[in-house]
Amino acid sequence: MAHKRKKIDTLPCKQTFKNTASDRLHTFWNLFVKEDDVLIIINADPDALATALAVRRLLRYKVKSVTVAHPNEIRRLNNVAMVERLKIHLERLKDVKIDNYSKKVMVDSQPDHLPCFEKLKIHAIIDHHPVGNTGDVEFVDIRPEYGATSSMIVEYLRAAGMKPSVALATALFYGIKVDTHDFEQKSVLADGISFRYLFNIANRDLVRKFELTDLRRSELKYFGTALAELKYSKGRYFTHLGRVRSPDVLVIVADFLNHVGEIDWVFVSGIHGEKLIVIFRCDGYRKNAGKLAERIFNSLGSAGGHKGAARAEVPLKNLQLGEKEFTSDTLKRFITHHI
Ligand SMILES: [Mn+2]
Repeated sequence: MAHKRKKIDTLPCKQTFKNTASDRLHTFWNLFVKEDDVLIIINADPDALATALAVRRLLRYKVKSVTVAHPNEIRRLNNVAMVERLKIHLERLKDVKIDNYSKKVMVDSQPDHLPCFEKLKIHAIIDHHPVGNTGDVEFVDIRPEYGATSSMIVEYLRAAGMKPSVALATALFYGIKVDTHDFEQKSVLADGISFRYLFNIANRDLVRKFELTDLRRSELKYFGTALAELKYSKGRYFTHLGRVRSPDVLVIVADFLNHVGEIDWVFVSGIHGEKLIVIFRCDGYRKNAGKLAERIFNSLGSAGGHKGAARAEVPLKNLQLGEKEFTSDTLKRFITHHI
């Protein structure tokens, strides 16, 4: 284990401090004084939220106050679940008085990522995105090779000898999981080491709840409609859900129907705004959902995707339905005609 720790500690980092977790931590801590009111600025996603919580932990008892602010509305239901279940206190950036904060820390993002970030005077950046223009920021720890900023901040916590609470460990664990797509995307050994460290502390049932959360109670009724309107023909399911509050529910229903083993193709449609939206699912083996979607709908609206999954959006006026209502049968005829 000893030599593995050393490996993380010598990863490249463009700073004046020495590249050990302990040096980074102390250089970071040295930025702050007891009287500081600190604002942590994030673009709220799981990795950013988790890192912000960890920075708040690092600064507890070291400064007067720590506030976390984000400019974006949190809409993804997984992220809403994380914020609500971990009771994460957040402010909207537009509602905070920037001048009330003596120090500003940006995590999992950089000043040139958003126009509203550019005019802020930032004192520290901890991030894993490609290195942008960091200007005169005093403390910069950017490690683009890392899969998640959460992995980096775990090294700070460990260097500080601070064992994360279950809530903090759960947030960090989820942050790494999301940003590395369960380690199917870019990551380094150090991400794995932080992840393994959190594994013993995080509540993984809670993480599963975050991951599963993609529906509102009010949307469950669409499953009823989907099953009531379901048409089956030659290994294909067709269903039209009528008007939907958000197109996301069409995707969820399509993915659900794709659980059925004997089914080769799933087509789910609904109306959102003035558009018909059609979701395509198949196994992508000698089939191409993207190409099929384009063939059927490109002349009427926009369509595309890849082998296993595709989507089409067609302005209702282009369908020339006249008085007729669009139904699962209409969808079935439309698609069967072209397949
Ligand atoms: Mn990230």
